[in-house]
Amino acid sequence: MPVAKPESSDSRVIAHVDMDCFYVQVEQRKQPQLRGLPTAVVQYNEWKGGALIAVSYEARKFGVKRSMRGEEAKEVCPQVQLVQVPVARGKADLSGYRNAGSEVVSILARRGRCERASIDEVYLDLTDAAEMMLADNPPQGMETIDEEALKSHILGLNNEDGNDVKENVRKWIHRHNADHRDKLLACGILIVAELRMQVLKETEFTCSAGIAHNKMLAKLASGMNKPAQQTVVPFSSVKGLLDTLPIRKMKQLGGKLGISLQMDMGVNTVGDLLQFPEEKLQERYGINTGTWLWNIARGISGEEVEGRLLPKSHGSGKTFPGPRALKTVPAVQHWLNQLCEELSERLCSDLDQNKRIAHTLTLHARAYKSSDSDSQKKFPSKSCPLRYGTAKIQEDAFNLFQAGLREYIGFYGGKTQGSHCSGWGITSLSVSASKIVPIPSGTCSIAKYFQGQSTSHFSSMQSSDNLNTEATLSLPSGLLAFLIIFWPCL
Ligand code: DCP
Repeated sequence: MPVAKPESSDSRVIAHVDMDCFYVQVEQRKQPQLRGLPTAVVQYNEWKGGALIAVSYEARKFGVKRSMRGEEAKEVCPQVQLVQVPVARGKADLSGYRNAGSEVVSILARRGRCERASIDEVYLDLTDAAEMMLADNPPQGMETIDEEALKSHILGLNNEDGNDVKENVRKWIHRHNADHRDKLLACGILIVAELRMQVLKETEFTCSAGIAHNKMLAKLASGMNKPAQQTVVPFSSVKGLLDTLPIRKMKQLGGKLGISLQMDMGVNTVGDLLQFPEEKLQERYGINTGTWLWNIARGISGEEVEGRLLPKSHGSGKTFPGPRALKTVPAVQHWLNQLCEELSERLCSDLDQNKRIAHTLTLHARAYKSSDSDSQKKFPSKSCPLRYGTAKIQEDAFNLFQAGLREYIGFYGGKTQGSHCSGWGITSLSVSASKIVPIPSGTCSIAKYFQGQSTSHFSSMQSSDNLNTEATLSLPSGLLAFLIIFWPCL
């Protein structure tokens, strides 16, 4: 049986906010003389001027694309300004971009539940704020509507009657006979326009937004009109939007599932899914995926906006393409040490600033074997309990790598050690810290927390008697400062 549509989902007001060419904007704020010029941010390497990772809208007009190298960008747009990503420990240092993202999040979170979805994307649940506006000062009765709100794109709004587009938007917002859902979206339009203007005022960054009744539709809408614009999906326009939407454009359908839907079921647009009963989709793709597909065809998504302003995990990685592949254990260890140092620093500042502690360390790698028919085999990801302290993270990550390598190559002999080529190469390495939880508030429970966690987090802490001295020897400065502050109470 089809899953019933959640009663309340139509009357939620959800926004997806996405920064415009984010890294470029961060660099332009640092160097205001670049504003308005075709600009791109380049990840440094010597080959053909490095890879472009963010491109300004001015540069896009000349045909500059993210897939290009710096030299190619110069060919299509000789005046393009190429700015290098800051580098630390021989790799890209993204901390400036992360911090800039946090500035934006702290502004957006002022009006409702806020979920930081990536370095430059946020979901907002504005239902309560919209209901409140509707009760206290409904847009239908407002004499003037903010200019930014009037620039909104409302899907399905007929703009062919000769009226100016802004006038049509004003009429849509002012409709007294609109149903409750549309009235809530009208409030959402005003709230999001105001938030975006506030972001611009306080951070100098522009962003674009989608406003709809659920996360899926809001995300689809936010990318439709960029930069610095907002797009609204009224309930009545959902079917029209999905009918023609290529299936691979849906989040989660860009990969194997999307290919199977196209090849095996002849589904090219999300609307094409409507022809299949839920049971048929479940038979083919399993109960959960089948139901999910049936729902998305109808624009239904009950996914909640999680109240999360901080990242779920921290990671540090680097790729080593082509001739730069790492071919010896010492070379891998050198880079792992750099990555672990960065990870450790971020864990310490998370602990200092947010009082959060991570529990799991994971190592991922991509590798190849130069003489093996089984070249499809993937390097296995490995995890272990996370111990704080740079040296410990380095040691654990290296052990995880060695365990992964043993499994990957099937043996671990003298050939894999030393400095000569051993028939394998590592093309990407990353370490991440996950299962991050807040330390319970209150100094006494923090004391209990550290004692309770002593075996996994601090291998050197055997008992509360030796905590002080051992911690002094092995803990990073941030954590040490934290312990010193609370120590009198322990
Ligand atoms: N980024 C990256 N490598 C990629 C893709 C993105 O380092 N392959 C970084 C640079 C981007 C930032 O993440 O500025 C956000 O990525 P988006 O995909 O949101 O793209 P932009 O914000 O650059 O542009 P848009 O305005 O199209 O969203």
